[in-house]
Amino acid sequence: MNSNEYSKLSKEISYALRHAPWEYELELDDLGFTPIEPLLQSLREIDGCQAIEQEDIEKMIFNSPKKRHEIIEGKIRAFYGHSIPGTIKKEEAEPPIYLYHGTSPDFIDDIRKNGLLPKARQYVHLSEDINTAHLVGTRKNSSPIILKIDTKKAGNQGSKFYFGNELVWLSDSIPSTCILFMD
Ligand code: HQG
Repeated sequence: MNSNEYSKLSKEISYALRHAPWEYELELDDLGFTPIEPLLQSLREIDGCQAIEQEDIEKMIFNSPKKRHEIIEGKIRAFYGHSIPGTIKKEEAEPPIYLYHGTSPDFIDDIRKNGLLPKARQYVHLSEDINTAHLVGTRKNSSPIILKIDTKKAGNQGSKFYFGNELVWLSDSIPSTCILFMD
């Protein structure tokens, strides 16, 4: 597989595991895991994927600059990004003092008023560093705004933080009083 094909495979698997497992006849457990064999069977029905094997998915995960998925004991899950009904259980953890969130200038007034909300996903997604937040924000706007989150203050106001991967943290919501609006 070339890098383009790996990227397509990653997107397809993210779609299946984050947004629409039923389209692939998959059921996720509480932690978001599903057996990999039925996923492979569904993927093999897609044009160009007839010969796909677990090894291809393992290589895709290994080669991806972003750690989005993991395979453990014959099961696979997405670390973050879910929009399916219900809530994938995440491990509550102590976050760094500051986390960041990159977003569009169009959303800032609303975020000032209502804080950060999960919107279509199960959790608000926060970045470990400014660079990552910038990359996330450019998905929405070419000149994103970076928000700095005071995690201690948010924790004191009831926000819980969960580990996504080395660069991504999750939370249920962040009150606007805990957000520093950087220029
Ligand atoms: C915004 C990608 C108005 C929020 C990325 C964001 C990430 C509000 C948008 C992961 C708001 C939701 C998730 C409020 C939040 N009013 N807008 N009160 N509160 N928003 O795509 O964080 O590459 O669901 O600022 O890298 O952009 O797919 O979330 O702009 O890690 O692996 O609502 O997805 O990962 O947008 O991105 P999204 P996100 P992958």
